[in-house]
Amino acid sequence: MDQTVFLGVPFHAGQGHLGTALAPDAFRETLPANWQDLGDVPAPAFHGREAAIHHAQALSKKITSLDLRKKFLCLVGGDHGQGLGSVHGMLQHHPDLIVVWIDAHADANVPSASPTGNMHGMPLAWLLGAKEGAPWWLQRTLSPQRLLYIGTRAIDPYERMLIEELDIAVITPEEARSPQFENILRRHLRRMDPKGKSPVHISFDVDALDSGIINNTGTRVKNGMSFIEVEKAFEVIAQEQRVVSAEIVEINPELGTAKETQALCLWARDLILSVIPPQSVSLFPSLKNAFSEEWRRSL
Ligand SMILES: [Mn+2]
Repeated sequence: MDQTVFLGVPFHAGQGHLGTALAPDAFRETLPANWQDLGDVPAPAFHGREAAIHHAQALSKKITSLDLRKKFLCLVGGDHGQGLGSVHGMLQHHPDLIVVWIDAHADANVPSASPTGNMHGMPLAWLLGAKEGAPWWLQRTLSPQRLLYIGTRAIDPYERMLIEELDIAVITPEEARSPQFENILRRHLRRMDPKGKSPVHISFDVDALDSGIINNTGTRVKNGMSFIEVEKAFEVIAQEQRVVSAEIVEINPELGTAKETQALCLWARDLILSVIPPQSVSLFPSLKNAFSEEWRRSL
């Protein structure tokens, strides 16, 4: 990759907290000097599910319009509803895209099955081809065999059915904690892409982390991943040398302290840096920051 381009997505209409829209600017304070900042994809001036779908459409259009040859795309949201636009936009560039969705939730409800009605719990249902409530502008769908969940543990009944019927791969937090994690992850990546040629998009929802170690996100869930396990996931995926884009979502600077937000953004920045090809060695030993260290000591 010759260049990393950054796009902010102040997306909040997919859930009830306005604060997620503040995360792109918080992340900007950690932006490496050699990244190109393309600004934000602005949010519409109305609220609710239609606003979220509209924002996702704008994001998809923006990504589609970019020349991404030899460029790595870093997206920072926003709530996870933006995944509808980011994955759809990346599919326009790479129809064979593989998506690794690191998240406490499956984000694959349709409106009638959703316990909350929040759009940020729906993007994958539509990307996988569910018709109910699907936006008219969706042109491409994601093959269920090209989706991998990691750290997912809060799965609603409809989502459970979808995952089973479509045979979607899930690496549970228990598996992420096991000594076999790296092997399990490698095996899934190989199965999804036996020839090792497909580009990879990582969609990281910070609520994949355990509720006991993160305050700055709106839907915290117990029994989640540790910082080290998330770093390990990024490290194994990075070794594939095929990551073309990554997004970090659901950081909410209005929850938790400013210091926690800053530290979380720094850690997230380092995660992104660790997957931009070419990667010959893990960046983490040199990129460790106070946040990671401090939290690790408390675990
Ligand atoms: Mn999510």
